[in-house]
Amino acid sequence: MQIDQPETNFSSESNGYSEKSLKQLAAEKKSRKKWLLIQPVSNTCMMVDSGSVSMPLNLIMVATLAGELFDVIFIDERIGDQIPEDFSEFDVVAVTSRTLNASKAYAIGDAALSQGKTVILGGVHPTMVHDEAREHCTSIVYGEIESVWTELAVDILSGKMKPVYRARAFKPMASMTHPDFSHALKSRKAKKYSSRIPILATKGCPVGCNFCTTPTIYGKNYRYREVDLVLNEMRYHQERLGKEKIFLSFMDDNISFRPKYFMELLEGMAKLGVRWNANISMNFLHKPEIAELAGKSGCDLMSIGFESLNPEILKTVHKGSNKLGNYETVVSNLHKNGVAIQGYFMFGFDNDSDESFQMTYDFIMNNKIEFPVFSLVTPFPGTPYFDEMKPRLRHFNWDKYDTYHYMFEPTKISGEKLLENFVKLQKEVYKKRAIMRRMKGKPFNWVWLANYMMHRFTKKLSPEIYL
Ligand code: B12
Ligand code: SF4
Repeated sequence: MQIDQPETNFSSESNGYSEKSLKQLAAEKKSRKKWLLIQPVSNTCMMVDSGSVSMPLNLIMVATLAGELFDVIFIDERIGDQIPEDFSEFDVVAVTSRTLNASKAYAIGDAALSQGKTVILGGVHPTMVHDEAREHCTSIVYGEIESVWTELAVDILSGKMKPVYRARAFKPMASMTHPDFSHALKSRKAKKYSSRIPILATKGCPVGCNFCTTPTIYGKNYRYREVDLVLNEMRYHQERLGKEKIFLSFMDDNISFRPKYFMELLEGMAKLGVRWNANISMNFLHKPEIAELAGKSGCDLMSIGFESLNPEILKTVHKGSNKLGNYETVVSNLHKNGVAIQGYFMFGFDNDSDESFQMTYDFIMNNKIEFPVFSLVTPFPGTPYFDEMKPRLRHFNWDKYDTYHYMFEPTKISGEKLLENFVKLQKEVYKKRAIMRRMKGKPFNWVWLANYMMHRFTKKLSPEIYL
């Protein structure tokens, strides 16, 4: 396979090929090339890839597009699918990677390259550090595959690859193909996937937190699919599964960023009878009508990045959407409407002190947050926060970039004290008594089970495992 030089950083949108002519080109090439798509498992010892994992919508989107022109085999190592050592039956090996599984993705890339295969790396990590990732593949896809697909497909068919495929402009979401889940569901191990169906309504998030990769990749861009398209996809799943009450999980960065759109979507969903959960930022959740509509539309859990109870920290990370004065209102609005809260809290910032832990404990217990999740602040490569913290980072071992490892010594508290407090807080919040206090009167469902599992997990925690 020949690599074109010099490198083109931006792909022209369609290369003059329509979807139809692309299919014609594929037909002319007669032999259908065979792709192996891989979702690698990470090396982390934390709970990130264990238990039931969600179907990987990122790789499913790759499979959906590639499957129209090529033969596709889909492997998800997280559910126990085996990655072959011999790639001889494949022409293209395409791997998705985040930072925490980058070393795995690179090892697969190296092995496939050494067997003469075309290797494509995509996902957040290769996008953010493409110079590093390029050492392990033929080509990188920068950001979403949809916006560079035509050019990539033509180059694969003609055997001339570029090192980086990067779109000049992102495609409107309306033109994006529905995901074809059959690739993922073919595995005999597919039972290990969570029953929640991943779905996407919007892309991007203009809030601009300095630790997040989304603003770097997608800028201030916020796109959404027409409400009808999203509802149609839900109806399709209801028909496919033969029932109205299906469980959906939005993969959006920030589904509520445009209130008007979000409310229209929720009104439509309320008529469908589905259940759903999503990541959400707090920008307008303090308004009671939103929480009411969320409850009516079948939301059973909202994942909210509270991040910190310290206003200085919220300011330094540029999380303008989080107004401390709104925290309690947001929680009580959601609770009044039967929506449980998965609350994310981060520690290890320069402004963290012993007090941060106590304030977080009090907030969680007083407001009965059902499913608190704690992480250590992790400057991900390519973000402004990474550039700022780079001289102080303890290591660049990507396996430990899972938000559960100690990354740098904060200024107001020693690393030792940070980890001691971090462990103590988790143990306290997941003590049986604390669970009963937080969960009293809540419907007996999987959130109880999650608490039980966290109780067992946190009992075993010690500061050393975060090193
Ligand atoms: C929803 C979500 C989750 C969900 C579902 C995860 C899942 N199984 O997919 C949950 C809550 C479980 C989760 C967990 C975690 N997440 Co998360 N998550 C997201 C979020 C908001 C959206 C991901 C998504 O599915 N988007 C929709 C799909 C369709 O888009 P996409 O992933 O960008 O994929 C497109 C392109 O990247 C490209 N592409 C992707 N792969 C490939 C492969 C090839 C070959 C090609 C050509 C193209 C290609 O095309 C795709 C289709 O358009 C992202 C933010 C983001 N925008 O990436 C964070 C994000 C991925 N998560 C992040 C983190 C840190 C985590 C956790 C470690 C958190 C934790 N402590 O538990 C875990 C790790 C889980 C894991 N094993 O990877 C970070 C990762 C940072 C990094 N540099 O690696 C992100 C980027 C957020 C951030 N802080 O910036 N997450
Ligand atoms: S609100 Fe969430 S998705 Fe948006 S920039 Fe901040 S961390 Fe990223």
